[in-house]
Amino acid sequence: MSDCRFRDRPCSGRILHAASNPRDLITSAAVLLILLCAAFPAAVRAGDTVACCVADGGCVDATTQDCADLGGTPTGAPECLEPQACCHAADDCRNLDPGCCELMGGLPNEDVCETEIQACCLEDGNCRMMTLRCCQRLFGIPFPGVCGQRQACCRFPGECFDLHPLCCQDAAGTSQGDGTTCAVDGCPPPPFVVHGEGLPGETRPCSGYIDPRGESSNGVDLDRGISEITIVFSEPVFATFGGGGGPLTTSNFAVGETGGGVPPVTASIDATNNPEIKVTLDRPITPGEWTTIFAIVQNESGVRIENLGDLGAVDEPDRVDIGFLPCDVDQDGAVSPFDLLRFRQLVNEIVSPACGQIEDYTDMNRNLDVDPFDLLVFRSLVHGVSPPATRAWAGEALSGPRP
Ligand SMILES: [Ca+2]
Ligand SMILES: [Ca+2]
Ligand SMILES: [Ca+2]
Repeated sequence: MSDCRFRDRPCSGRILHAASNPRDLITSAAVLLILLCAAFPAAVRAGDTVACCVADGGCVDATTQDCADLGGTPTGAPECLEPQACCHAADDCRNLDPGCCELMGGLPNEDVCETEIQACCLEDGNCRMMTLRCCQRLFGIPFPGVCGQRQACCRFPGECFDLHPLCCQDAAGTSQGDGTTCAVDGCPPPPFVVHGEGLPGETRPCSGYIDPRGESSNGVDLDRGISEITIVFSEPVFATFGGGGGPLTTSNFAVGETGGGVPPVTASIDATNNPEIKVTLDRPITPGEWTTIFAIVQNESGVRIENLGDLGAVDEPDRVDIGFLPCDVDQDGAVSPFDLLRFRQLVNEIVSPACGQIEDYTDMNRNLDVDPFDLLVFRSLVHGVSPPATRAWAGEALSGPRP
């Protein structure tokens, strides 16, 4: 009987590392083995044995034939080895023969199973409670605590997965709360820039506005122009980085410029009246170019604003385009005699501005008042009289269409 042995038990008919239903094994496989041992003792010699994995990962030393009769699978090793921790994505850690562990799709770990378990987010997005070493062995991300119930997890760009909260966190998503599912609750809509009329209290200046007022106080320096933009969002917005949801910083507002020059940068923001955010640039925007302020923000649910790219001369959800061309009162991107005509129409209130207020188009010297001096300044700018003009703007045009 000594040749017919289990790894750490006498040949008693019980399989090492008990199977899920020991009774079945006793009445079938193990009993068969006992009979074989009794009937053919000479056939079972140490040199002939193989490590044989049977149901539920147990290991038994047996001949190839016995192993086949048991419905087992040889590991390839001549005999069962000392049990090691076997880490398995769909199972908890169990101490098994390393070969049997691999046959079961597990990863053997030269250790024994620890008793302390914690949450582990596996590569397939499942959260399982397991030991730290098994989590690491399975390339999971360990988290202190417990996995919790799956719930809707929203991740940029608008993706929804039903995940355990810790796995959602690992996926840089935001859990939507207990009991939520993607099928029923989905993700809240993303925030967006409210492109209104460009009036005080709204996104101002409006996207697409071309500032036609003066560019200089002394005829030399480009020290005048828009350097503050108020962006109103559909709901309060927050930072997207550092885990998301924190207070906004200048990094949440990027600036671009047409023409290939160096654009101004965001110098400060004022989120006191969030969702109305005041963005201050380090200098006035560049004459002759379009400047775009991009918002990279998310709402309270962690859903990011959509970046649809440049869709042309339309109001995109995440940005504001502002042009700067002194004297382009009629907003066509070039300075022509029609601009003086539009100047007079606006001053005389024959036409209304497309957005914003009349002074946005006629207060040429930016003194917050529309008076006869503005017409003088308009003419000076057209003809290049310095100061205040830095050049003659007649015939000038923006470097390209609205981005
Ligand atoms: Ca655009
Ligand atoms: Ca024009
Ligand atoms: Ca004025």
